[in-house]
Amino acid sequence: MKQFADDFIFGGATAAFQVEGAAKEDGRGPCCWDEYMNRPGSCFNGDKASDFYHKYKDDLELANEFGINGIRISISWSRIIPDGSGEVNRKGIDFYNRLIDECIKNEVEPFVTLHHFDTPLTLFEKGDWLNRDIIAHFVRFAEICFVHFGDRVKKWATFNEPWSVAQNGYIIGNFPPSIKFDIPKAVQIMHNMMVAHAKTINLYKTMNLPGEIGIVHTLEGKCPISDKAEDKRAAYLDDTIANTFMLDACFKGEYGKDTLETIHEILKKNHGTFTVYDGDMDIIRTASKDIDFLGMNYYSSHFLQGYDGESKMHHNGTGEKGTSVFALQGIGARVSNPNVETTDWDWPIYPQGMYEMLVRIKRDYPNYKKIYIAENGMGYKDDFVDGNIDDTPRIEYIRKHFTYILKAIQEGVNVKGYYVWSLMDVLSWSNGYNKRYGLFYVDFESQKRYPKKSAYWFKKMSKTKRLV
Ligand code: BGP
Repeated sequence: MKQFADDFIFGGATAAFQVEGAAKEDGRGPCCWDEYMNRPGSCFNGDKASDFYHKYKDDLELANEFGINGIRISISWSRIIPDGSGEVNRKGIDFYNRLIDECIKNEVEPFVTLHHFDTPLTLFEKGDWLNRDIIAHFVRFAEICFVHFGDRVKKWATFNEPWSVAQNGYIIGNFPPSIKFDIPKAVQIMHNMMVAHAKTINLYKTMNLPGEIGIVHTLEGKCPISDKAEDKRAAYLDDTIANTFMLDACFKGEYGKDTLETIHEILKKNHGTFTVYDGDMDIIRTASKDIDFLGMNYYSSHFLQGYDGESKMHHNGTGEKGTSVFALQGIGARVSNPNVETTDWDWPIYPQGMYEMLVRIKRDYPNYKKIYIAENGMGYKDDFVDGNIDDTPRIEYIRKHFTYILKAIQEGVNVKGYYVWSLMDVLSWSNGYNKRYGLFYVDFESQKRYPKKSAYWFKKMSKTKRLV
């Protein structure tokens, strides 16, 4: 099968901090990333990014011209409420009003995420998602967004990738607050974010707005590197903490028995625990009945080997192939599979993992209503030659993933759209500006945009709704 349904969305994804720039303009307060990236020794920051704050009209016109009929944007919390919990910044509201109107004018439907990693600095410094006070501040921020934009925004996501917030900030240490190997904190963060997510869903459902609301998870396949029991166990452990834990919360409304036992096993080996507070599970249960969609980000799967040692890690943030190290106490080690190629940043290219995950959602969470592929794409060091960018490897990457999406659709998985990461080149959180993902090349000096070969290819597909 090569044909997509007529209403299938061919979208492009962005996130406020990675594209907007204008970090100090119109009353925006700092988020955790402003402080983190402006520390001495940091090689890049988001002060200008892709200058979307000023160039959004051009970007949306381009999107329209290239048949892109959906855009993921996120709302910068600290643009709306500069310190996260205090006064509302009118100029922030005005910006997103203009942006949303411009999306609609260009027939590029906005899909809006409320939190894409950019916690306001003031709240971050008070403990980030470990301080439960943040939950109420987040729900207030969400309500303000629903009140101001909820008449026109029909797709809302509470969070983008809580797993990345927990894993990168508290286990890998390449996101603020750069803590390493603190698995108990990472689990607590995920749980607290699940409560905030659920409260936000429950609130939205009382407001009678004309849209739908869900969450965006990054779902990575976890495959044992061999048939050995310890490798299978490692894959299961990594899968439970990275995928099942929060999928259970969002779609079952509880942490399944096996899930919880496995999490406690991991926590025990890491000398910690996590706390579920009174009432949390009721809130989570209610939301699980009402959640409208799952946004699934899929880039890669991991190959796991049993591992008994202490945690060790090297994050390949420069694109020097083969330099990654990832082994976690109580879980396992991610190893390379010689039969699976990787990107320069050591991300295995494994499109069948996306299919397996889609089929699993349908099987294990039969109450899911629909899925949007909210991010998928390939980080690549594009060559710019006289205004032309031949990114054939990216086209091949995306095409392979589309093949598997179609296969899943054919088998009854309800996938309603695809948002390529990213619409234009953006700032990569821990890799800077040379890891490019966009359909449109950005010259970060002049902020000029150039369609890549992939943009022309994507256009053909979105126009015909057919995989080419
Ligand atoms: C996802 C994030 C995006 C984006 C993407 C690519 O996890 O939601 O914001 O950055 O990954 O990741 P990276 O930039 O690290 O290559």
